[in-house]
Amino acid sequence: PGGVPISQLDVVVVGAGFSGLYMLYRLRELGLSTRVFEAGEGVGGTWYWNRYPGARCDSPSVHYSYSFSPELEQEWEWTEKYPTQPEILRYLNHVADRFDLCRNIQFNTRVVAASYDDVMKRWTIQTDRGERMSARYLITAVGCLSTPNAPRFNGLDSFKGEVYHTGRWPHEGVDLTGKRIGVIGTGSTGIQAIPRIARQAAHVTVFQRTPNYSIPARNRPLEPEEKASIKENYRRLRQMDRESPAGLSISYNPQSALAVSPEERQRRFEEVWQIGGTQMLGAFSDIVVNLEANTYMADFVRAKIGEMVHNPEVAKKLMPHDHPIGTKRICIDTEYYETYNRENVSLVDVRTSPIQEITPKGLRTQDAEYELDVIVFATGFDAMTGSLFNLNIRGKNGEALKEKWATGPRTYLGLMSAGFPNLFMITGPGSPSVLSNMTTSIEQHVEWITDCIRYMQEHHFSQLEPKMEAEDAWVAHVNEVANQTLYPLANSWYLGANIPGKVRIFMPYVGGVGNYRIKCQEIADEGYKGFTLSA
Ligand code: NA7
Repeated sequence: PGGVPISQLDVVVVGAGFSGLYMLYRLRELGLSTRVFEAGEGVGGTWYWNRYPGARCDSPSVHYSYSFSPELEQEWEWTEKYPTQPEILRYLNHVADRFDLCRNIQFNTRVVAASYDDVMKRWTIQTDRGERMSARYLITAVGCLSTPNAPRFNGLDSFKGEVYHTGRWPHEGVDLTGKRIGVIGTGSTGIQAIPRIARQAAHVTVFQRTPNYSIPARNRPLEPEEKASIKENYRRLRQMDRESPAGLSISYNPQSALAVSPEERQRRFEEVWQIGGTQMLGAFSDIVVNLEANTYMADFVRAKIGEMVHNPEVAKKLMPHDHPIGTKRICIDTEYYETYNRENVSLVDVRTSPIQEITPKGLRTQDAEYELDVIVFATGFDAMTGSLFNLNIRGKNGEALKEKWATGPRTYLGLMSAGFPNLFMITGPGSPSVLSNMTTSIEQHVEWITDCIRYMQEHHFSQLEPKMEAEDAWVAHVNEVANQTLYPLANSWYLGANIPGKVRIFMPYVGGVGNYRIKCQEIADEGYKGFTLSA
């Protein structure tokens, strides 16, 4: 503190996942001196840390990838419909090598503080290695799901076995073969990991607090003809993704679920169930906005669970009733429900019999003690704001982002926040981000930020900041749109409801990726309407 910043840069980017890598690529084109700080020892972000068994993307590979380089699109071969974590990580390493990105990335380094100097109009950034940088722009590319939520159960430190969080899975040395495993959590992660762990373990005990709706992925290898056709049509496919509501050009049925006969409704549900995966919510137009339509689909999925799980008691415990389908991020699985038919898998409902403590030998609920060799926390993340707060960002007059957002995140377009000039957030709260195919949203943000910085350079502006009234209007709009849907009815991480004590407010923008893109572009075209630009 008080020392002279050691490096003068144009831009500091935090994170070298999908967002940070592409941001770096674009900033280099602008000729700006950039350093990316990355906590991991390699690129990949989410796909660097989440190496748990079964980790896989729930968007199809040919959509969940960069569109900015047609050459990259043509040379890269995706092998499966839904890519595994190792395949995505290989892809991101390929991208980093192909565009020679690593020379501007400092690995094994965490940003621990950033503060804005209103006189110099520059950010000072500190790292956990004691370095200090000065940069005109600070760009966060920290992801929305990257700070693990690890509940501090009583007695956790006394456990004699191994403990892993899925979001911090060790890169090597984990062998679950023949062990008694306890898995806590049945979100997307638990649902992916449990079937894979069950194949290795002596026994798996799943500790479920809230059941989720999961749809069969129906993952499969991509056939050569299919790959060739995608490569031929990539431009059109990407354009459709950009204009679509979810950044993913799946087919949406424009009909209401209430406008058709019960037989037709059932036929349509069966049809999308057979297609599997992300297609499910496109079955009808009103699944996430009309409770009656939603209940029809929820009933359909509950009936499917009843068919797949042989033990009726277990099936009943697996059927979600607490939230409308789709209002928590829908899970996509491979043999999740069928896994409960295995002899070596048991399900414990920790809603009716809560976890009381971890013991040296295992885990004790209100009713029983379970002896375990390994405990796996599949307990999710402090979503959207957790990683931003960990950066200890202070804006004008020393105001902490965490204080400003004490009653919920406040942004303009999910990209910037008043009082924090020249700070851009890729996929920040208030943008569609987690409600979309992430790569489509990431590219749109990176390109908007690049255009904005180019505009500032060309017009000799040194500072950009949203106006408070523009931000207030955006926050109100984000809330208004969310309240027209069923999303606020679920205790989801979209609302911060998974973190004890976190303020409960709906964070992502539900208005659709295509509409949002148009709004962002209009604002840029009108000379960055709603922002204050100063020389
Ligand atoms: P999620 O979806 O937040 O799921 C976390 C799970 O862990 C969920 O079942 C939670 O139950 C459970 N959980 C969390 N804390 C506890 C405690 N204290 N006791 C018992 N159970 C607990 O995280 P995921 O990693 O699965 O997925 C996150 C996103 O990553 C996903 O949506 C995709 O977009 C990719 P709860 O529901 O809170 O009762």
